[in-house]
Amino acid sequence: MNKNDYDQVINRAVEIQKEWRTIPAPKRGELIRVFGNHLRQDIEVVAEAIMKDAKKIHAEAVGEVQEAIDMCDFAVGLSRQLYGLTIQSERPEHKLQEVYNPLGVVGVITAFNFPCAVWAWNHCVAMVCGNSVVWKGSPKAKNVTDSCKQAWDKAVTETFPEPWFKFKDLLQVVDGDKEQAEWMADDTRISLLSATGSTEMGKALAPRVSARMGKGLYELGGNNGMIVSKHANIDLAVRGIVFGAVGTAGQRCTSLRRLIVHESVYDVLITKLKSAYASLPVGDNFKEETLVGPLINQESADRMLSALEQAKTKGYTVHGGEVVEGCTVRPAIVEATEQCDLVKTETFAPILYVLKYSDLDQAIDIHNAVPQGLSSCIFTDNVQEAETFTSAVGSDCGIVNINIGPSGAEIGGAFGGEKDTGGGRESGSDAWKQYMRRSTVTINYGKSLPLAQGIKFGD
Ligand code: UN1
Repeated sequence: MNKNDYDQVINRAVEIQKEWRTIPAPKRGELIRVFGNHLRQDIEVVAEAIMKDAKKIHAEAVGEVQEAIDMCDFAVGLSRQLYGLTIQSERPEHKLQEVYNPLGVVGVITAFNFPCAVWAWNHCVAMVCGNSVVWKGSPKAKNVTDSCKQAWDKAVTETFPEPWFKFKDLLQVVDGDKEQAEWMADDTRISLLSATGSTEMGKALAPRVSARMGKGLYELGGNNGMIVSKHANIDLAVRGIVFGAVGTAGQRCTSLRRLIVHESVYDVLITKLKSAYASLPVGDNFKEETLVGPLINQESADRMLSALEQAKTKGYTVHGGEVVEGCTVRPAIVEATEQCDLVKTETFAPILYVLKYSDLDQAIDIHNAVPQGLSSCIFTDNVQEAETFTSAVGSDCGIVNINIGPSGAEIGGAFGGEKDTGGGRESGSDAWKQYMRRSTVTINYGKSLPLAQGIKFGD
C-alpha cells in the first residue's frame, strides 16, 4: 500500500471513530455479538485460510477461530462493564469519579502465527471501547486478514440497517510490511499501537511510538520454560511438554522452549519424551492424522537446522530434527549442559532444550535467566513448590501456570509478558483499560470553592 492510500485509510478511521464514539457501549457490543455469530457460521472458512497461510493443522486452526469467537463473547459482556471508581473527596460537597472514554484510532499489527485470534483480542475490545481499528496483518497471512475483514463487513451489512453500513469502516486493513508498520508507529493519528511479533520488531517500533508520546502495547518474543520437579506427575508433564513444544510446530509465542528437570526424574522423562516424539505424525497439515505441520517457510526451517548444528558443535545430544521434506522438520529435543546464548535465543521452531537442576531455587534462577518473560510453568504436586513459583521469588513472567504447559492460554486472563516480551497485556481481565482514556473527574456540587490540600488562597 502506498503512502497516499495509507493516509486515506487513517483519515477515514479518524472520521468514522467520531461517529462510533457517540454510540452507547452496549450498542457497540451488539455489533460484536452479531460478528461473533458470523464467525461461528464462518469458522471453517477462516480456519481454512489459517491452514493455508499459517500452515496449522485443522484442530488448531479451528481452535484459533474459537479464540476469536470467545473474544466476541467476552467483549459483549465487557460493553456493559466499562466502569471506573467513585472516590471519596477530601473536600465537602465534592465527588471524584473515573470516567473512561474512547481513545480514537487503534493500530493493530499481527504476526503470521496467530493471524486471526490476536487481531480479535485487539479488535473486539477496541470496538466496544469506542475506537476504530486499522489492522496490518502479516503479509504471510493475507488470506486470513481478508477472510476476517469479509466476515466483519458481512456482519455489519447483513444484519444492521443501512445507516450502520458505514461502520464496516471501523475495521480497515493496511496492506504492507515493515515500511507500513513504521508509518503506523510514527502516526500521531493512531492513539494506541498494539504490536505482536518478534522482539526485534517491537524494539524497532517502540522508540518511534514513544518519540511522539503515543501509547504502545507490545506482545513480543517468548522463551518459555517448564520446571519438572521430583514431585511432578510425569505422565501429565509429558502431555503438557509435547503440546507445548511441538503444537503449532513450535511457532507460538507461548511455545515451550526450555525444560528444566529435576535430576532424579531426568532420565525417566527423557525416555518418555523420546518415545512420544518418535511417534509424532509430522507432515502435510491438511492431512487429518498430522499433528505437526510444516514451518512457515524455508528460512524458518533453515534457522531451526542451523540452531541444531550449533547445539551439536557444543557437544549437546540432539534427538530428532530430521528434515521430512522442504520446510517440514521433525521436532527436536536437545540435551543442553548449560543455558548458553543459544538456549537463551528464541528460535521460532520446535526445538526443546533440556537442562537439569538439583534444587528449586536453582531451577527458578535458570528459568528467569533469559531476556524474555512471557509464559512459564511448573509441574509439581507439592503445594510449597507450586506457590513459590507463583510468588515474588518465583517466575518473572506474565503467564505462570501450575501443572499446565505454557501455551494455550484462555482469553479471560490478561495475556502478555515482561522484559523483552514488551510488558503489554491483551485480551481479558482489565486489559480494556489500555484501549480507553481515563479521565479523573472532580465535581463540586456546593456553593463554595474549597481548594485541595487545604490551601488558603486569599481567603
Ligand atoms: C501467540 O502465539 O502470539 O496462549 C499467541 C496461546 C494462544 C495465543 C498465542 N492462546 O498459546
